[in-house]
Amino acid sequence: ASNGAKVVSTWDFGVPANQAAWRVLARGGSALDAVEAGARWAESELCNPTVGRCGNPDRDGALTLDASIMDGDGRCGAVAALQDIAHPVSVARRVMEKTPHVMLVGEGAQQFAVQQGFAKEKLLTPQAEKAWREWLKTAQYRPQINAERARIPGNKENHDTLGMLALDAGGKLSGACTTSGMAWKLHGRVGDSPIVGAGLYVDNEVGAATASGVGEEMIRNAASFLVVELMRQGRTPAEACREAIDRVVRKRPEASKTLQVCFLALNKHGEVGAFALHKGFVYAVCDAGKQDALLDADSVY
Ligand code: SD4
Repeated sequence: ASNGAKVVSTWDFGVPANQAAWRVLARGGSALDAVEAGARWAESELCNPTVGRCGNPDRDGALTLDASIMDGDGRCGAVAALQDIAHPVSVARRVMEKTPHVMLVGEGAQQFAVQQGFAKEKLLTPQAEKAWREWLKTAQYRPQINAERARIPGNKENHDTLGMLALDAGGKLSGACTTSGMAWKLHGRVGDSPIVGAGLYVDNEVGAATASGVGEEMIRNAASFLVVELMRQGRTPAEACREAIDRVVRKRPEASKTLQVCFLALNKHGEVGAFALHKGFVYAVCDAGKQDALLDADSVY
């Protein structure tokens, strides 16, 4: 049932996240159910300072979560700055399915989640609180170019959003993106991940794209939409990601030397591509042939 199905996602933890999604695809499940399952895995199982319950807080010590989900027919839902709810991607899906809206933020998003039966719980871990107290000593917001945070113990990097794209056996695409955003951000800051077209975009006619890195750059460039539109014009996924990265560089040549931006794309034929500003971006690919591939993306720097 899974022939032709594929799931791809950002960073090395994308491997187990893909496998969680694959369990859905392998039994003939939909791409939408698959990406929700993969993102839920990252939100709960993964102890990572940039996703879900183990995320680092903002500068005031509040853990605020952003997530989006989208299918290839243009149905989409998102939550931003959601607090004390463990599965923002599932709340995003409820926004898509149960409301006439696309995005809920802050207290309203939390209220909606509780009404939908999601439990309210304190999510900030002791480790994240300790990291925040440590950060307060200098209180400088300076995102570093990350790579490979999971492999470097004590590394305080924070580009580890899960962006996931799936193609199911029926040839339909979906995507999801989930994050606690940039560590030590201003309270109320929203990144690209919950913004349709910035951190995620999906169109069954063409393909899907997602992003990780400093979200302001993706928002500025409507980046995931741009990647999909470039594929529509005939670029391969890799070419489209590369051209979108070039756009980021052209817009802010100086800033792009110090920021990480990464794109990952999957077209409707199952072809995959990625490109990053700086080296170190890895992405995971899973299909019937191989469920644990981890690949290095090319980069400008
Ligand atoms: C954000 N893009 O909130 C996210 C952060 C990120 O890997 O990707 N971290 O800007």
